[in-house]
Amino acid sequence: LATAPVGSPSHNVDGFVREFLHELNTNQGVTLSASSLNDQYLALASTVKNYLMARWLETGLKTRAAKVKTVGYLSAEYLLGRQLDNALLASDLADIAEKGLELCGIDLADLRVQEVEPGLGNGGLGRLAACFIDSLATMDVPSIGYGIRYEYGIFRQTFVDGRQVEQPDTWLALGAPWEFPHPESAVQVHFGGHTERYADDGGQERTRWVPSWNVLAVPYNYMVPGYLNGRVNTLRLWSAQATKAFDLQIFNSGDYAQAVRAQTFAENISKVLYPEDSTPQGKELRLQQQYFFVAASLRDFIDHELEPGFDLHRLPERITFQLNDTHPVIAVPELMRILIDEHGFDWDEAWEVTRQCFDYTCHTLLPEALEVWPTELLGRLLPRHLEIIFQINDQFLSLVRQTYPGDEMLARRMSMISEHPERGVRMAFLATVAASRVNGVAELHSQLLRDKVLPDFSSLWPEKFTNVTNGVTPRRFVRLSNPLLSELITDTIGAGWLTDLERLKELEPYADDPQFRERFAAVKAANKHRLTDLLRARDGIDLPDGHLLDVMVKRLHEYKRQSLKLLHIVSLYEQVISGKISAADLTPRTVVFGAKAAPGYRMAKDTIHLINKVAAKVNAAPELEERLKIAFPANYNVTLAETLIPAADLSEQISLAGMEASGTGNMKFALNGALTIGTDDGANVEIRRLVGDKHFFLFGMDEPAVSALGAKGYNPGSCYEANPQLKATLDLILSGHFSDGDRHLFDSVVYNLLNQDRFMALADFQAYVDTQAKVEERYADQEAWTRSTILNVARTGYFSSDRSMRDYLQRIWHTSPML
Ligand code: DL6
Repeated sequence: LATAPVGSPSHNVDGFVREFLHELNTNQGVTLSASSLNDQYLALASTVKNYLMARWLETGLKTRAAKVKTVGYLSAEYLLGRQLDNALLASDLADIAEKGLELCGIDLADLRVQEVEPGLGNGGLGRLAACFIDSLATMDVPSIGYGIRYEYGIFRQTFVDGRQVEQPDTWLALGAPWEFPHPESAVQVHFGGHTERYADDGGQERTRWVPSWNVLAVPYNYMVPGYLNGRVNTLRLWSAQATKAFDLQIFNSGDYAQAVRAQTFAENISKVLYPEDSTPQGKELRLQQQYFFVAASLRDFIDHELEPGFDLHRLPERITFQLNDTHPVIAVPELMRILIDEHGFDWDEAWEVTRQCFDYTCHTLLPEALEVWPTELLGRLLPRHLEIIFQINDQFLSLVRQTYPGDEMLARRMSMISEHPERGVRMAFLATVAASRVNGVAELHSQLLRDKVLPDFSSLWPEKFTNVTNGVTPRRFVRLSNPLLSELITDTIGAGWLTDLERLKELEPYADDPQFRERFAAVKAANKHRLTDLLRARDGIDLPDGHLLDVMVKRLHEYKRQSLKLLHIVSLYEQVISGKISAADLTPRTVVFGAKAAPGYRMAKDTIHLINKVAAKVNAAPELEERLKIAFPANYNVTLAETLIPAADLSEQISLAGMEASGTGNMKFALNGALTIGTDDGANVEIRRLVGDKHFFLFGMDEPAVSALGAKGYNPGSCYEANPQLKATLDLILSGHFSDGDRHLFDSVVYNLLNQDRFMALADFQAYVDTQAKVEERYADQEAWTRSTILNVARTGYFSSDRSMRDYLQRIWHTSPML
């Protein structure tokens, strides 16, 4: 009796109302008539948790009892999105809650919008982690997500005079109903100090770390409910707190201000998410964050998830840690340290266990995104770990020298220690050496990872490298974000597709059915209206009716080439105002941008400014007769994506080939019936292969062509000179037309394109413009367009994150669901 969880509230409207009112009274301390919307939202969240609670507790009991292997997903980011709807869906409560709330005089829609999404990630990498934990739970795989509970998530973007201004993300301000803090289970994480040699009781020489300061890592648990399957996994996010010893000592000495400073210093570790995407932020605090969460997670798993006395030689039977990029790689020397220094393992034994416990996913191709930590910093913050890394490197280089005798250049190339510009540890190399498997996130990316990023390692260990193409959860990105499409799909092919997304193939024959096409087009039209309503209320933006909705939403980065999209718009505009074409020649089109720039990324911020300036001019131009519009709602996030993506006609995936590791937005758009205009990059390659060339607008250089042009020497100025329309487009920006006559406001963006153009936007300009003309041609034939969009939906079931998880289970984790 003591170990069995109590039952759930009754799964009917009466039971729900009773539970809801109880939560309102006991948790919020208010009566229904006196409650605010926030009270009601918090009480609703508690109610839903109560329904999931028994399953959560049972999942823990069942998993522990089964003593099976757990997947430990180590990720510095989880971009979760709002929790309420997902929890209602997973517990099959949505209808009951809606009716129950109605009886209380409350509209569920009003409560939904109370939730501030936890933006604990920057973009693709963090959102992928959130999709993966959803799929693991839905597929009944025992897993724990480990990460950081940032007090401030990704900044809230505002625009002031068209420039990005960052505001703090106070997501915790009105309460955090989805989390369960467990301060009593806090673990200590140590930093600093030095190492020393000593003789153990048996007289054997050993090393120990004598740290100089520590912080407490407090776990906050979140439910990760599987879809209607009874499993509720856990996401455990760590929050930093000062240890008692740390501040008491100072407090007792009477220096209260210093004690508070000490507390602030400790708590800073989980204070804020680094708002970087694809570029490492070489900050000490960032390394502290990384070590903080992996040290706490390893300690937690070993001490709390395993039964007491568990023989750690058998650790790989019980855990497989997935390193989500290099951010958690310091876990490798940490596990070595635990095994050797705390559990008396010898080096080889410890290495054998460690090797088997880790796998590594790389998410980038940009050399500057590969983390390198200065040895000076590592040695100061984590001296024992640096020693262990040096030793791992020595052993590894001996293997290299044995395997390739005499090739000292190779040994230097493969060393985990780089010597320039300063001595540093290449974390991707450490991850690759330590991991059992290394994977890229789309086929092309995995191939480039082998051939270009880690070629020496893939020659040494070809079997270590594999691919798992990313995926997205259909629960959030189809069922919740596109209820009308979901209804139409279920009506057409029956239920069950939401956990078996390849079944969308059954829609294929309906692409030729005019009635189905009509219903499908009606869904798109309704989704556009929903977006129109949202943007009007949220941003005061009016979307015109009947336009092709052309959407580019993703982080602002030069390699993603928002500037190329902008050149296309300016080119159309320039042709109309200079009388080369008439407005009537334009296909009515609204381009929607959504993009945050890292606060320190000057070029990205200037590009945002330019987009807004162009938008102001274009949107006000009478010459265009309302046939070309730009909408740039600020603060693009998961919540906005959920309304925006289902409304889109055209998905812009236009990165320079060989730069985007995968992309996941591209998958969400295709699954929601948008056609893609895209380069042969990342997962676009696989999307195009699956949907078919006729239903995907491919343009631009492929990766070999990009490499060849780079090798030959790329001169963007010659593209400008050779292409009169491109010249007119750039000249118009340079003339000050969009900047109130200021000819230099956008010099940074334009001269960068003209003189450097690292991502070859000018080289792909003409191909892009020509392909946009093909898009317009297809769009003019609405029947053909809709047919293509249906085929995109029918043929992209492969991109479910459930499939990605199956691939990880088979190719990497070698474990299976607990059915
Ligand atoms: O794998 C998830 C996501 C990919 O879809 C994007 O293509 C890629 O840019 C992104 N990578 C990062 C890089 N972070 N680091 N390092 O966010 O990962």
